[in-house]
Amino acid sequence: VAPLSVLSPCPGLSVHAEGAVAVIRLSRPAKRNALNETMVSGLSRAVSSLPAEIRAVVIHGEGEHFCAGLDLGEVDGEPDLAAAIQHSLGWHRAFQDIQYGRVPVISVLHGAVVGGGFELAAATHIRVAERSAFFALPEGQRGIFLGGGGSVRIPRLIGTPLVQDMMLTGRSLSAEEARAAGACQYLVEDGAGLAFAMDLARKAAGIADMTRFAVIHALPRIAEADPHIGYLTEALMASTAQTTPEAKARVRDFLAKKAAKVARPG
Ligand code: 1HE
Repeated sequence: VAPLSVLSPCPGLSVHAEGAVAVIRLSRPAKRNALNETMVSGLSRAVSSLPAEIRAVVIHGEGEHFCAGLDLGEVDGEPDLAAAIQHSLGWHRAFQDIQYGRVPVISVLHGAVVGGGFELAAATHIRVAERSAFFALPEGQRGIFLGGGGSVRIPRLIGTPLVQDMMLTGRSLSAEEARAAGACQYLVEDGAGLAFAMDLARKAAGIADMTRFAVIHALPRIAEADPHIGYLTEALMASTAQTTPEAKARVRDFLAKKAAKVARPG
C-alpha cells in the first residue's frame, strides 16, 4: 500500500494507491470527520491531481462515522455574507471536481452521513452504504441550508418531498430507507463496505477510457438535457466511443470468444 505523496493530502485526509485505485480516507474521527475548508480543498486537490495510472477512487471515513458534515466551528467563525458565499462556492468547486473528474468515485458510507457528508456522498458516482449508515440533513435544526451542492444533487437522488421532510422535521433515514429512496446503490453488512467498494472500483477501473469519459461527463448532462439535444449528444458520444481502437479491439475480442459474457445478477 503506497501513500500517494503527489496528492499532497492535508490534515484530516489521507490518500494511498492500491493498484489502479486511489483510496481517500476522511481522517478526523475525533470530530466525526467534519469537513473544514482545508479538507474540502484537499479533496479537490486529491481528485484533480491523480496520476495517470489511477483509474478509480474510493472515499471512506475513519472511525464510527463517514462524515458529520460541515465543521460547525467554521460557521461560528464566519465573518460575513460575502465570505459565506465564497465558502459555499469552494464546496461547489471541490464536489464538481469529484463528480466531473477523470475517474469514477465510489463512497463507502457508515454511521453518520449527514449534512455536508451526504452532499459529498451525493457527488460520488456509486454509494455503498453499510447497515450502520444513517442519512440526515440537520441544516434545518442549525438554522442554515445546504451549501455543498446538495440542493441540486440530493433531490435528484431521493426527490424533493423527502428532502423537504428531512430538512423540516430532522428525519433521519436508516440505511435500508436510504437504499429504497435511491440515496445509495448498494447496502452491505457493517465492516464489508470498503472491500465491496474496492471490488466495484477495480471493475470500474477496467472500463475503456472513452466510455468512462462518456459515463462521467456525457450521461448526466444528456439525462438533464432537452431530449432533442440529448439524442444528438448521445449519437456524437456513441460514435466517438465506437470508433476508438480500444472499442474495436474489445468488440473483436468478444466476437472471437476471448471476452467475458454479460454476468447474470447475483
Ligand atoms: C463536530 C461536528 C460538526 C461532531 N462540526 N464538530 N452537521 C451536524 O449538524 C451534525 C452534528 N453532529 C452530530 O449530530 C453528532 O456529532 C454525530 C451524530 C455526527 C456523531 O455523534 P457522536 O455521539 O458519535 O459524537 P459527538 O460526541 O456528538 O461528537 C464528537 C466530537 O465531534 C464533539 O466534539 P468534542 O470536542 O466535544 O469532542 C462534537 O462537537 C464534534 N463534532 N460533528 C464540528 N459537524 C456546505 S454546507 C453543509 C451544511 C452542513 O453540513 S450542516 C450539518 C452539520
